[in-house]
Amino acid sequence: MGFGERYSEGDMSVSDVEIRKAAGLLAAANHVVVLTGAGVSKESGVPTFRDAMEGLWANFNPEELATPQAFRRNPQLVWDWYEMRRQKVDAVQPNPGHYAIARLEDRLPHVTVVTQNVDGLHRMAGSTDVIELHGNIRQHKCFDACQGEPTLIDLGSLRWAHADRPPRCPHCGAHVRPNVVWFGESLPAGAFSRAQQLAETADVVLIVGTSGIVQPAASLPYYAKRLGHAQLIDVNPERDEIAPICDVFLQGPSGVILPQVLAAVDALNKA
Ligand code: BV8
Repeated sequence: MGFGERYSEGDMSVSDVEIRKAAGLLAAANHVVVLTGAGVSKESGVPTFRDAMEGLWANFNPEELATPQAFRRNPQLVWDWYEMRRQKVDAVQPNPGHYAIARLEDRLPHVTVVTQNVDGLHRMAGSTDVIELHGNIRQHKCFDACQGEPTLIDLGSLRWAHADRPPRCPHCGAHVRPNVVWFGESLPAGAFSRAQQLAETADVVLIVGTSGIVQPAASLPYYAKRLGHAQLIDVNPERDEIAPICDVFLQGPSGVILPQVLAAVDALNKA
Protein backbone atom coordinates (compact mmCIF):
# COMPACT_ATOMS: atom_id res chain seq x y z
CA MET A 1 0.00 0.00 0.00
CA GLY A 2 1.36 3.41 -0.90
CA PHE A 3 1.34 6.43 1.38
CA GLY A 4 -2.05 8.11 1.19
CA GLU A 5 -4.02 4.88 0.82
CA ARG A 6 -6.03 4.14 3.92
CA TYR A 7 -5.35 0.84 5.65
CA SER A 8 -8.70 -0.77 6.19
CA GLU A 9 -9.79 -4.30 6.86
CA GLY A 10 -13.19 -5.05 8.35
CA ASP A 11 -13.86 -2.43 10.97
CA MET A 12 -10.21 -1.40 11.15
CA SER A 13 -9.09 1.67 9.24
CA VAL A 14 -6.31 4.14 9.89
CA SER A 15 -6.74 7.59 8.43
CA ASP A 16 -3.97 9.61 6.88
CA VAL A 17 -4.65 12.16 9.59
CA GLU A 18 -3.66 9.65 12.28
CA ILE A 19 -0.63 8.47 10.29
CA ARG A 20 0.45 12.09 9.76
CA LYS A 21 -0.08 12.93 13.44
CA ALA A 22 2.16 10.02 14.46
CA ALA A 23 4.74 11.02 11.85
CA GLY A 24 4.68 14.62 13.07
CA LEU A 25 5.40 13.53 16.65
CA LEU A 26 8.25 11.28 15.52
CA ALA A 27 9.79 13.83 13.11
CA ALA A 28 9.94 16.40 15.92
CA ALA A 29 11.42 13.96 18.44
CA ASN A 30 15.00 13.88 19.64
CA HIS A 31 14.79 10.72 21.75
CA VAL A 32 12.49 7.89 20.64
CA VAL A 33 11.90 4.56 22.38
CA VAL A 34 10.23 1.80 20.36
CA LEU A 35 8.66 -0.74 22.74
CA THR A 36 7.75 -3.95 20.94
CA GLY A 37 5.96 -7.17 21.78
CA ALA A 38 5.22 -10.41 20.01
CA GLY A 39 2.82 -8.71 17.57
CA VAL A 40 5.66 -7.02 15.66
CA SER A 41 6.92 -10.49 14.67
CA LYS A 42 3.49 -11.91 13.79
CA GLU A 43 3.78 -11.01 10.08
CA SER A 44 7.14 -12.79 10.00
CA GLY A 45 5.27 -15.95 10.88
CA VAL A 46 6.17 -16.06 14.58
CA PRO A 47 3.01 -16.79 16.63
CA THR A 48 2.36 -14.25 19.38
CA PHE A 49 2.64 -15.40 22.97
CA ARG A 50 -1.11 -15.43 23.35
CA ASP A 51 -1.84 -17.11 20.02
CA ALA A 52 -3.23 -20.56 20.58
CA MET A 53 -0.46 -23.12 20.71
CA GLU A 54 -0.64 -25.72 17.94
CA GLY A 55 -0.07 -29.41 17.49
CA LEU A 56 1.34 -31.31 20.42
CA TRP A 57 1.73 -28.03 22.31
CA ALA A 58 -1.98 -27.22 22.04
CA ASN A 59 -2.62 -28.57 25.54
CA PHE A 60 0.04 -26.43 27.21
CA ASN A 61 -0.13 -22.85 28.51
CA PRO A 62 2.99 -20.84 27.58
CA GLU A 63 2.87 -18.98 30.86
CA GLU A 64 3.19 -22.32 32.68
CA LEU A 65 5.91 -23.70 30.41
CA ALA A 66 8.01 -20.50 30.51
CA THR A 67 8.93 -20.95 34.20
CA PRO A 68 11.90 -22.39 36.14
CA GLN A 69 9.45 -24.66 37.96
CA ALA A 70 8.32 -26.27 34.69
CA PHE A 71 11.96 -26.75 33.66
CA ARG A 72 12.87 -28.36 36.99
CA ARG A 73 9.80 -30.58 36.79
CA ASN A 74 10.31 -31.67 33.17
CA PRO A 75 13.48 -30.24 31.59
CA GLN A 76 13.11 -32.31 28.40
CA LEU A 77 9.54 -31.04 27.75
CA VAL A 78 10.51 -27.37 28.21
CA TRP A 79 13.72 -27.90 26.20
CA ASP A 80 11.71 -29.41 23.32
CA TRP A 81 9.24 -26.47 23.37
CA TYR A 82 12.08 -23.98 23.04
CA GLU A 83 13.86 -26.04 20.39
CA MET A 84 10.60 -26.07 18.34
CA ARG A 85 10.24 -22.30 18.76
CA ARG A 86 13.95 -21.71 17.99
CA GLN A 87 13.65 -23.70 14.76
CA LYS A 88 10.58 -21.59 13.81
CA VAL A 89 12.51 -18.39 14.54
CA ASP A 90 15.57 -19.62 12.60
CA ALA A 91 13.32 -20.14 9.57
CA VAL A 92 11.78 -16.65 9.44
CA GLN A 93 12.90 -13.20 8.33
CA PRO A 94 12.14 -9.71 9.64
CA ASN A 95 8.98 -8.18 8.15
CA PRO A 96 8.36 -4.62 6.82
CA GLY A 97 7.50 -3.52 10.35
CA HIS A 98 10.94 -4.51 11.68
CA TYR A 99 12.62 -2.78 8.73
CA ALA A 100 10.60 0.41 9.17
CA ILE A 101 11.66 0.53 12.84
CA ALA A 102 15.30 -0.02 11.84
CA ARG A 103 15.10 2.74 9.21
CA LEU A 104 13.80 5.22 11.78
CA GLU A 105 17.42 5.29 13.00
CA ASP A 106 18.42 6.99 9.71
CA ARG A 107 15.72 9.65 10.13
CA LEU A 108 15.82 10.48 13.82
CA PRO A 109 18.67 11.42 16.21
CA HIS A 110 18.22 8.75 18.89
CA VAL A 111 16.14 5.58 18.52
CA THR A 112 16.31 2.69 20.98
CA VAL A 113 14.30 -0.51 20.56
CA VAL A 114 13.13 -2.08 23.82
CA THR A 115 11.71 -5.49 22.98
CA GLN A 116 9.93 -8.19 24.92
CA ASN A 117 10.63 -10.57 22.06
CA VAL A 118 13.30 -13.26 22.15
CA ASP A 119 13.50 -13.83 18.36
CA GLY A 120 16.38 -11.46 17.52
CA LEU A 121 14.50 -10.08 14.46
CA HIS A 122 15.07 -6.38 15.28
CA ARG A 123 18.86 -6.74 15.06
CA MET A 124 18.46 -8.88 11.95
CA ALA A 125 16.46 -6.02 10.38
CA GLY A 126 19.28 -3.56 11.16
CA SER A 127 18.30 -1.94 14.46
CA THR A 128 21.56 -1.17 16.28
CA ASP A 129 20.43 -0.15 19.78
CA VAL A 130 18.21 -3.00 21.02
CA ILE A 131 17.43 -3.87 24.65
CA GLU A 132 16.18 -7.48 24.85
CA LEU A 133 14.22 -7.36 28.11
CA HIS A 134 13.37 -11.07 27.99
CA GLY A 135 16.59 -12.49 26.53
CA ASN A 136 17.25 -14.30 23.28
CA ILE A 137 15.99 -17.76 22.31
CA ARG A 138 19.10 -18.36 20.17
CA GLN A 139 21.38 -18.15 23.23
CA HIS A 140 21.85 -20.79 25.94
CA LYS A 141 23.17 -20.72 29.50
CA CYS A 142 23.83 -22.88 32.57
CA PHE A 143 20.65 -23.37 34.65
CA ASP A 144 22.74 -22.87 37.82
CA ALA A 145 24.65 -19.82 36.48
CA CYS A 146 27.76 -21.58 37.81
CA GLN A 147 30.19 -18.98 36.38
CA GLY A 148 27.88 -16.01 37.10
CA GLU A 149 24.59 -14.83 35.55
CA PRO A 150 24.44 -15.55 32.67
CA THR A 151 26.92 -18.43 32.18
CA LEU A 152 26.50 -18.49 28.41
CA ILE A 153 27.18 -21.77 26.65
CA ASP A 154 27.88 -22.32 22.96
CA LEU A 155 25.61 -25.22 22.10
CA GLY A 156 27.74 -25.94 19.03
CA SER A 157 30.68 -26.81 21.27
CA LEU A 158 28.73 -29.51 23.10
CA ARG A 159 28.12 -33.15 22.14
CA TRP A 160 25.18 -34.92 23.69
CA ALA A 161 22.83 -37.78 22.94
CA HIS A 162 19.37 -36.60 21.78
CA ALA A 163 17.79 -38.92 24.34
CA ASP A 164 19.77 -37.15 27.10
CA ARG A 165 18.48 -33.67 26.20
CA PRO A 166 18.78 -30.98 27.56
CA PRO A 167 22.60 -31.08 27.38
CA ARG A 168 24.69 -30.51 30.49
CA CYS A 169 26.79 -27.48 31.42
CA PRO A 170 30.46 -28.29 30.62
CA HIS A 171 31.54 -26.48 33.80
CA CYS A 172 29.24 -27.94 36.46
CA GLY A 173 26.99 -30.55 34.89
CA ALA A 174 23.72 -28.66 35.51
CA HIS A 175 21.18 -28.58 32.69
CA VAL A 176 21.64 -26.11 29.85
CA ARG A 177 18.60 -23.82 29.32
CA PRO A 178 17.59 -21.09 26.88
CA ASN A 179 18.87 -17.60 27.75
CA VAL A 180 15.36 -16.17 28.15
CA VAL A 181 13.61 -14.62 31.16
CA TRP A 182 10.97 -16.95 32.57
CA PHE A 183 7.93 -15.84 34.56
CA GLY A 184 8.97 -15.28 38.14
CA GLU A 185 12.56 -14.46 37.10
CA SER A 186 14.17 -11.03 37.20
CA LEU A 187 15.01 -9.27 33.95
CA PRO A 188 18.69 -9.03 32.90
CA ALA A 189 20.59 -6.75 35.26
CA GLY A 190 20.57 -3.22 33.93
CA ALA A 191 18.29 -3.92 30.96
CA PHE A 192 15.10 -2.75 32.64
CA SER A 193 16.72 0.16 34.46
CA ARG A 194 18.17 1.47 31.17
CA ALA A 195 14.80 0.96 29.46
CA GLN A 196 13.03 2.82 32.28
CA GLN A 197 15.52 5.70 32.18
CA LEU A 198 15.08 5.98 28.39
CA ALA A 199 11.28 5.88 28.71
CA GLU A 200 11.29 8.65 31.31
CA THR A 201 13.39 10.93 29.08
CA ALA A 202 11.86 10.02 25.71
CA ASP A 203 10.00 12.57 23.57
CA VAL A 204 8.03 9.77 21.89
CA VAL A 205 7.40 6.12 22.79
CA LEU A 206 6.20 4.06 19.82
CA ILE A 207 4.48 0.96 21.20
CA VAL A 208 4.12 -1.87 18.71
CA GLY A 209 2.42 -5.25 19.00
CA THR A 210 2.08 -5.75 22.72
CA SER A 211 -0.94 -6.70 24.75
CA GLY A 212 0.48 -4.66 27.63
CA ILE A 213 -0.04 -7.52 30.06
CA VAL A 214 3.45 -8.72 30.97
CA GLN A 215 5.22 -6.80 33.71
CA PRO A 216 7.48 -4.97 34.25
CA ALA A 217 7.73 -4.22 30.48
CA ALA A 218 4.10 -3.07 30.34
CA SER A 219 4.84 -0.33 32.90
CA LEU A 220 7.27 1.49 30.61
CA PRO A 221 4.61 3.53 28.74
CA TYR A 222 3.17 4.65 32.08
CA TYR A 223 6.62 5.74 33.29
CA ALA A 224 7.09 7.63 30.02
CA LYS A 225 3.73 9.37 30.34
CA ARG A 226 3.59 10.08 34.05
CA LEU A 227 7.22 10.48 35.10
CA GLY A 228 8.38 11.80 31.74
CA HIS A 229 6.96 13.99 28.99
CA ALA A 230 6.52 11.46 26.20
CA GLN A 231 3.87 11.37 23.54
CA LEU A 232 2.69 7.77 23.10
CA ILE A 233 1.86 6.12 19.76
CA ASP A 234 0.30 2.64 19.84
CA VAL A 235 0.23 0.26 16.85
CA ASN A 236 -1.94 -2.84 17.25
CA PRO A 237 -4.82 -4.46 15.33
CA GLU A 238 -6.66 -4.62 18.65
CA ARG A 239 -7.15 -2.07 21.41
CA ASP A 240 -4.57 -3.29 23.93
CA GLU A 241 -4.18 -2.36 27.62
CA ILE A 242 -1.97 0.61 26.76
CA ALA A 243 -4.14 2.26 24.07
CA PRO A 244 -6.20 4.31 26.58
CA ILE A 245 -3.16 6.36 27.70
CA CYS A 246 -1.80 6.85 24.17
CA ASP A 247 -1.91 10.08 22.14
CA VAL A 248 -2.26 8.25 18.83
CA PHE A 249 -3.69 4.77 18.28
CA LEU A 250 -3.00 3.27 14.83
CA GLN A 251 -5.22 0.24 14.53
CA GLY A 252 -3.78 -2.31 12.16
CA PRO A 253 -0.92 -4.74 11.55
CA SER A 254 2.48 -3.19 12.19
CA GLY A 255 3.91 -4.61 8.97
CA VAL A 256 1.46 -2.40 7.06
CA ILE A 257 1.15 0.61 9.38
CA LEU A 258 4.84 1.25 10.18
CA PRO A 259 6.01 1.61 6.55
CA GLN A 260 3.22 4.17 6.11
CA VAL A 261 4.39 6.07 9.19
CA LEU A 262 7.99 6.01 7.90
CA ALA A 263 6.83 7.31 4.50
CA ALA A 264 4.96 10.13 6.25
CA VAL A 265 8.08 11.02 8.26
CA ASP A 266 10.05 11.19 5.00
CA ALA A 267 7.36 13.36 3.41
CA LEU A 268 7.60 15.78 6.34
CA ASN A 269 11.40 15.84 6.18
CA LYS A 270 11.22 16.70 2.46
CA ALA A 271 8.62 19.42 2.96
C1 BV8 B 1 9.36 -10.32 37.18
C2 BV8 B 1 10.48 -14.94 27.52
C3 BV8 B 1 10.32 -9.71 39.23
C4 BV8 B 1 10.08 -16.38 27.63
C5 BV8 B 1 8.60 -13.71 28.52
C6 BV8 B 1 4.24 -13.99 40.35
C7 BV8 B 1 5.59 -14.11 40.65
C8 BV8 B 1 6.54 -13.33 40.00
C9 BV8 B 1 6.14 -12.43 39.05
C10 BV8 B 1 4.80 -12.35 38.74
C11 BV8 B 1 3.85 -13.10 39.38
N1 BV8 B 1 2.63 -12.75 38.87
C12 BV8 B 1 2.78 -11.84 37.90
C13 BV8 B 1 4.08 -11.59 37.83
C14 BV8 B 1 4.72 -10.70 36.94
C15 BV8 B 1 4.99 -11.51 35.67
C16 BV8 B 1 3.88 -11.20 34.69
O1 BV8 B 1 3.88 -10.12 34.13
N2 BV8 B 1 2.90 -12.09 34.53
C17 BV8 B 1 1.81 -11.82 33.63
C18 BV8 B 1 1.32 -13.12 33.01
C19 BV8 B 1 0.73 -11.10 34.40
N3 BV8 B 1 6.26 -11.04 35.17
C20 BV8 B 1 7.38 -11.71 35.46
O2 BV8 B 1 7.42 -12.75 36.05
C21 BV8 B 1 8.64 -11.01 34.99
N4 BV8 B 1 9.60 -10.98 36.04
O3 BV8 B 1 8.30 -9.83 37.46
O4 BV8 B 1 10.48 -10.29 37.97
C22 BV8 B 1 10.22 -10.84 40.17
C23 BV8 B 1 11.21 -11.77 40.18
C24 BV8 B 1 11.13 -12.81 41.10
C25 BV8 B 1 10.03 -12.90 41.94
C26 BV8 B 1 9.02 -11.93 41.91
C27 BV8 B 1 9.11 -10.90 41.00
C28 BV8 B 1 9.24 -11.76 33.83
C29 BV8 B 1 8.33 -11.65 32.64
C30 BV8 B 1 9.06 -12.20 31.41
C31 BV8 B 1 8.39 -13.48 30.96
N5 BV8 B 1 9.04 -13.94 29.71
N6 BV8 B 1 9.27 -14.11 27.43
C32 BV8 B 1 9.49 -16.90 26.35
O5 BV8 B 1 9.30 -16.15 25.37
O6 BV8 B 1 9.23 -18.12 26.32
S1 BV8 B 1 7.22 -12.79 28.32
C33 BV8 B 1 6.44 -13.32 26.93
O7 BV8 B 1 5.19 -12.69 27.00
C34 BV8 B 1 7.02 -12.89 25.59
O8 BV8 B 1 8.25 -12.24 25.74
C35 BV8 B 1 6.02 -11.94 25.00
O9 BV8 B 1 6.60 -10.84 24.43
C36 BV8 B 1 5.25 -11.58 26.21
C37 BV8 B 1 3.76 -11.37 25.97
O10 BV8 B 1 3.55 -10.19 25.79
P1 BV8 B 1 3.34 -9.61 24.29
O11 BV8 B 1 4.64 -9.47 23.66
O12 BV8 B 1 2.50 -8.43 24.47
O13 BV8 B 1 2.59 -10.73 23.47
P2 BV8 B 1 1.05 -11.02 23.49
O14 BV8 B 1 0.90 -12.29 22.77
O15 BV8 B 1 0.54 -10.86 24.88
O16 BV8 B 1 0.39 -9.84 22.63
C38 BV8 B 1 0.66 -9.73 21.26
C39 BV8 B 1 -0.02 -8.45 20.82
O17 BV8 B 1 0.26 -8.28 19.43
C40 BV8 B 1 -1.53 -8.47 20.95
O18 BV8 B 1 -1.96 -7.26 21.55
C41 BV8 B 1 -2.03 -8.54 19.49
O19 BV8 B 1 -3.23 -7.82 19.31
C42 BV8 B 1 -0.91 -7.86 18.77
N7 BV8 B 1 -0.76 -8.21 17.36
C43 BV8 B 1 -1.18 -9.34 16.73
N8 BV8 B 1 -0.85 -9.26 15.41
C44 BV8 B 1 -0.20 -8.07 15.23
C45 BV8 B 1 -0.15 -7.41 16.47
N9 BV8 B 1 0.42 -6.19 16.61
C46 BV8 B 1 0.94 -5.62 15.51
N10 BV8 B 1 0.93 -6.19 14.29
C47 BV8 B 1 0.37 -7.41 14.12
N11 BV8 B 1 0.34 -7.97 12.89
